[in-house]
Amino acid sequence: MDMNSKVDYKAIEEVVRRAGMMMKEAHLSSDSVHHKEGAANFVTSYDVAIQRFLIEELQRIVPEAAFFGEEETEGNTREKELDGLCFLIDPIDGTTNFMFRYNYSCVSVGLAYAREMTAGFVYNPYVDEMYTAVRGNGAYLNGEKLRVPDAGLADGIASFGCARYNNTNTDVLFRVVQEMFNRSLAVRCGGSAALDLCRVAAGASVVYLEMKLNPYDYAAASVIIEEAGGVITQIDGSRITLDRPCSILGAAPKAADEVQDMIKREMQEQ
Ligand code: LIP
Repeated sequence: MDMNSKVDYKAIEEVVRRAGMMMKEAHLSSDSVHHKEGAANFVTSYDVAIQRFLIEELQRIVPEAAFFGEEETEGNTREKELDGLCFLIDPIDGTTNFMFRYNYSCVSVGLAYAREMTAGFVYNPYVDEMYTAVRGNGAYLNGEKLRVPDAGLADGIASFGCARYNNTNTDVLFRVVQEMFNRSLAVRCGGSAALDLCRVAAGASVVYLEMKLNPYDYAAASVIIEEAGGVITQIDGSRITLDRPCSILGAAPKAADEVQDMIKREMQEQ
């Protein structure tokens, strides 16, 4: 199917930007924050409202599409409808940041066809940064083309993510972070996987690592990083999954090899 003729990507980008404004203009109060399963796992009424808005508006643009969103709302078919056109949506990636007005969160919308990612949109409204990519057409930040330099750890910033409710291989993660600290110029932990992966696509960091994430956290950014010339795999180098959670290693090719070796060694030693 020729997606490029079929899908109005500019209209999708506009809807993602409007959703970002809903996040930026939010008036949070304690009764709009709720707990989800696991330690320090939160959802706000804005996560739900923005997901509802995205599903309603994107359904107009791509009527035949299904939706795999983070929050429980009508129209969310989760991982069950990935064979055709499916949007993978994280209405607020970096919810904990959002709750504390950390101003480092985004709207993340990926479009898949037949279980393959074809387009990605990630918008940080706090700094008006719109990352976009359509398979085969390159990746852009506010219209500027992105190119990942083939950098290694010693050439830049290394970043990682972790969450108390996703306690998978945390010991290995922090040993690898220690090694990245010793071998890179600096280490960062931003709190939004989608934004941290887009920073790799923009060459602002050379690697992003997290031991367990859900498909809606990384789907959109995965197209952006690959179209910018970076790589994104699981920590063992295997393909990322769209129908279940997996580990994520997004990086410049050289840094990806370095960090994969470090993880392999740490996994063997544990
Ligand atoms: C968050 C990710 C972050 C990760 C958290 C969480 P959410 O997504 O962006 O990198 O460490 O576990 O998954 O829950 O804010 O959409």
